Amino acid sequence: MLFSETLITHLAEAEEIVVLTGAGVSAESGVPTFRDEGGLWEKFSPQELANVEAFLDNPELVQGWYAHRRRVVEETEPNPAHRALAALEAQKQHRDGAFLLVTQNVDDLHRQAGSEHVVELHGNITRSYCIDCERPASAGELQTNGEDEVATCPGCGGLLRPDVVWFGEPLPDGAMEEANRAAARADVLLSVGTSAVVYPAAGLPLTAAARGAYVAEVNVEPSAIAGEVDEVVLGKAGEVLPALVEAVREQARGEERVEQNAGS
Ligand code: BJW
Repeated sequence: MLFSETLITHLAEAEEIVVLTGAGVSAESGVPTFRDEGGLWEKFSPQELANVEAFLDNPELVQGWYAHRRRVVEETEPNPAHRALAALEAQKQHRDGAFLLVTQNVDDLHRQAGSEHVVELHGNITRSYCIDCERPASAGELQTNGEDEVATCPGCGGLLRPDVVWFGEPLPDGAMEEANRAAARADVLLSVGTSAVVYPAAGLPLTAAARGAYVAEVNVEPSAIAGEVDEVVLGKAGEVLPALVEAVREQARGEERVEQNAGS
């Protein structure tokens, strides 16, 4: 198998699990990643588009790029990786705080797959707001007639922007605090489909490892922090996670049977 018995046992016995996800978890849904070949940054670098200065310099370009990405996201559905993580959470719902899914993704696919305890570190592309009065914008208000037109707030005329976190911006209130608290307490942290180069998110597996958690990553290639985790599972998230979650379920069932037999 792609993953170890040790990982299965740690997950089956864990009281608290944290999963950190990145763009790779949505790749098999058809959402391009950021840094892979053919990824979102191949035509535009992050510095060009994912910062507020770029937005103010060229709002048409940045709004157009996000409009394109919203259309991609609207047409996609959760894949077996998203669904496996929702199933793992359902298995572990024996008490509050047993499972937290921390995602860097803005595509909403984890919630659509049924995950309940989700922290979105980098916002959500399905929401937008006015940069001046901060009023949320509706989908209709984001519509423009062409490439030269800029979407503005009907209330105050300010520029409309996606509710995502750009470089140099703080993460949503309380999000990193909740993620850090959970990582520091976790028995197991799974890092899935992230290159682990963007901070503070990439620090979560390291925090968990420093506090004694078993840390494993699932990725098609080793990430920037692969050398610092306990186990690297090479493979597609949509193939590895369903098999892993099924193996954990089997192990937990086996343990229940042993306990029942011992009690009878
Ligand atoms: C598969 C797969 C399959 C493919 N199965 N796997 C120096 C050191 C430390 C930090 C800094 C530093 N200099 C600057 C910073 C801070 C900066 C930062 O981290 N920069 C680094 C790049 C150096 N961070 C920030 O600015 C953050 N804010 C901050 O620090 O605020 C401080 C502050 C406090 C108070 C006041 C003000 C400020 C904010 C970071 C925001 C990141 N935003 C983006 C854009 C979001 C909006 C949008 O979507 O447009 O978030 S950038 C982009 O990168 C996006 C992602 O969430 C993020 C991470 O990318 P991810 O998910 O890892 O994707 P990829 O493409 O990189 O990797 C995909 C992986 O999947 C690959 O490994 C593949 O192999 C794998 N894969 N297919 C499994 N099928």
